[in-house]
Amino acid sequence: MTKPPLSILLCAPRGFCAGVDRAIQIVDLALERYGAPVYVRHEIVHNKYVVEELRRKGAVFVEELDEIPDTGQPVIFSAHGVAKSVPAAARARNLFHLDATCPLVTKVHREAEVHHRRGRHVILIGHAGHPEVIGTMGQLPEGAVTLVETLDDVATLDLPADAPLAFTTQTTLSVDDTAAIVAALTARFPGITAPHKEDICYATTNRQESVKAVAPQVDALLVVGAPNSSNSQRLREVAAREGCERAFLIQRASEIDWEAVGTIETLGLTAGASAPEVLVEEVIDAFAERYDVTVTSVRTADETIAFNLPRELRQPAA
Ligand code: 10G
Ligand code: SF4
Repeated sequence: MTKPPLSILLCAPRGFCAGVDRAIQIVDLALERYGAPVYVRHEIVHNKYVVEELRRKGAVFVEELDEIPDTGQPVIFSAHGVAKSVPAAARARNLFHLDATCPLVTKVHREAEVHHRRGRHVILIGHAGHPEVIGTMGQLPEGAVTLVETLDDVATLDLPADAPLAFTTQTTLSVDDTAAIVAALTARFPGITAPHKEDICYATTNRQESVKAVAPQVDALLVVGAPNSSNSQRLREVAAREGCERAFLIQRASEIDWEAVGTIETLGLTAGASAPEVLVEEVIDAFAERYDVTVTSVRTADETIAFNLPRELRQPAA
C-alpha cells in the first residue's frame, strides 16, 4: 500500500539550549570524576528521558537536600537555580556542591540583588511554584519580591505610588504575554526600572520565533517536551495562538494521539530546550511508518552560544 505524502517542517532552533547542555555535562563529568552516586537536587532539566539516562549512570535525584545522607559525594543544583538558602544549607552540612544553574538565570539573580541593594522593591514576572521563580524570589529576603503572573495581577498590585520599583522576569516566558505585562506595569508605574537586557533568554525567544514562522503553514504541530517544562508549554501556546488548532505537547513518540492529529498533509515539529534530539528523531520515525515523509528545516536564527563549566570541573582531575 502506498503511503500518503507528509511534509514535516522542522523548527530550528529547537531542543537543547546552552544552559541545558552545560547542566547535563556537569552531571556527566561529576559522575566520571567522582563516581556514583552523584546527587542532583530537582530534575537537572525538566525531561524524563534525560533524568532516566543520568539515573542509569548513577545520579540520584532528590527534591530537597535533607533527602541526602551526610556524604563526600557531590550534590548538584539543577539548571533552574536555587534560593540562597539552598547553598547555605549545603555549606552548613559540609556537602560538596556544584551549581548547574544556567548563567542566564544567575544573571537575573544578581540583577534582583542589585535592585534590592539600591532600595527598589522587585516585581518578578513569572509562574508561581516554578523552581526558577522559587530560586529567584529566594535571592532576597521575604517580602522584597512580589510575583505577578497576569495582567490582572498588575491591575491589583497594592504598592505605594512612590515606591522605587524594578522588574525582572522568569527566563522561559511567552515573549508576547510578557510584553503585555511589562506595558501594563510601566503604564501603572512609569518610574519602574527595567532590566538592562531582556530577562527572557535567547533560547526561549528563538524557539518561539521559529514556531511562529512554522505554525501558520501546517495542519498540526507537535512540541516534544515535558508537561512541567515551562518553555515547552509556551511553544505549544505560541503555535495555538498563531492559528494552529492542532498543537500538542508530547514527551515522546508513544504519546502521539493519532486521532487528535487527524488527517494532515503538513506537520510542524519542534522541541523544548530540555528535550533531546533523539526524541525528535523518534517522532519523525513514527510518522515515517504511516506517511511518505519529506523533512524541511525552517531556521529563523543561528545559535552559537556556549557556557563555561564550573571551575571544579574545568581543572584536570587530581
Ligand atoms: O522551561 P523550564 O524552566 O520549565 O525548564 P526546562 O528544564 O524544561 O528547560 C530548560 C530551562 C531551564 C533550565 C530554565 S532557565
Ligand atoms: Fe539558560 Fe535559557 Fe536554557 Fe534556561 S532556557 S537554561 S535561561 S539558556
